[in-house]
Amino acid sequence: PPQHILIRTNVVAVTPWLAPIVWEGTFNPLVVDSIYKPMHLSIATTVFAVGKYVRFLRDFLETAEKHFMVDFKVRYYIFTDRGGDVPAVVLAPGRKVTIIPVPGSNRWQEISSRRMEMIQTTIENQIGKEADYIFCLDVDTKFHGRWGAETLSRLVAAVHPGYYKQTHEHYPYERRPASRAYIPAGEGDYYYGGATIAGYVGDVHKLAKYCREQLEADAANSIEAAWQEESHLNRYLLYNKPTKILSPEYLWQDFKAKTNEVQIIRFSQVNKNYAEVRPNVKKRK
Ligand code: UD2
Repeated sequence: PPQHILIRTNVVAVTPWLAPIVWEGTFNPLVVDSIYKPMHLSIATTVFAVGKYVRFLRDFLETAEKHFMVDFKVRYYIFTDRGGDVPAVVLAPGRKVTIIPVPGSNRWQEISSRRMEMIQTTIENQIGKEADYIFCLDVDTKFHGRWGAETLSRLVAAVHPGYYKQTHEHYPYERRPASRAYIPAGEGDYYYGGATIAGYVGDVHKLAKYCREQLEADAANSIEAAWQEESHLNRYLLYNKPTKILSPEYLWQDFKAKTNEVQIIRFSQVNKNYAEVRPNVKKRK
């Protein structure tokens, strides 16, 4: 059959606002590369490794070098309080690491939430001058397959692997009107994972600044959203629709069995012992 009717039939690859949802089989990597590689784009990638999370950096960086934006100019911005423990990983030409010192904390909720503030200010001070696109990724992860230019767009988010088969009444949105992350019943498109945010540097800056302000407003009212910055991110994206969505191929979790729709796992959260790596404990979602 001709190319325009050769489509995948067990997934929906477009949102109700006509943004692509990227699944294996919906794009041709050779065509995508031939469009984006000649542009000589600079790609910023932020990753936080605070406290014991520095232990995840080696696998993250080594697997990123194999699979993540291969042949692109990539700069990893590593935010850490343990600069001395950042492993020396061999990087391909045109790729480098910049270490950004940040304070430690004894609450994981604060570490994960403060990422928004630090992404905002680092874009203002440095990344804004150095990059075209930015990816903000969790560190307790590994790449297992191609993550390339098919993920580039103005504002990009990934569907959380735990909720992609569910409808919005089951999403763990913040449901208390007192929080700035509040989403009323009956609303919602997807549940997006906090582990992946991407897009043009200016658009991600706007998102990070918004989430930071909302997090601070909640803190001033002594309320913490159900999933911290992820809850504020979900609210932002409900009213500021992403221009491209990454399927759960781009955000999996090692403890989940592979499903039929997911033909390739590209990026996955490793199994971790929360009680051991976090400064304070809480059960996994
Ligand atoms: C989920 C989200 C995560 C975030 C969090 C907020 C996914 C797959 N993960 O993961 O993005 O929204 O919920 O509740 O969507 N970190 C440190 N040191 C610490 C703790 C955290 O550096 O002591 C950083 C690190 O980059 C880590 C990230 O913060 O990858 C997120 O923290 P997490 O992985 O502990 O959160 P988790 O697994 O509950």
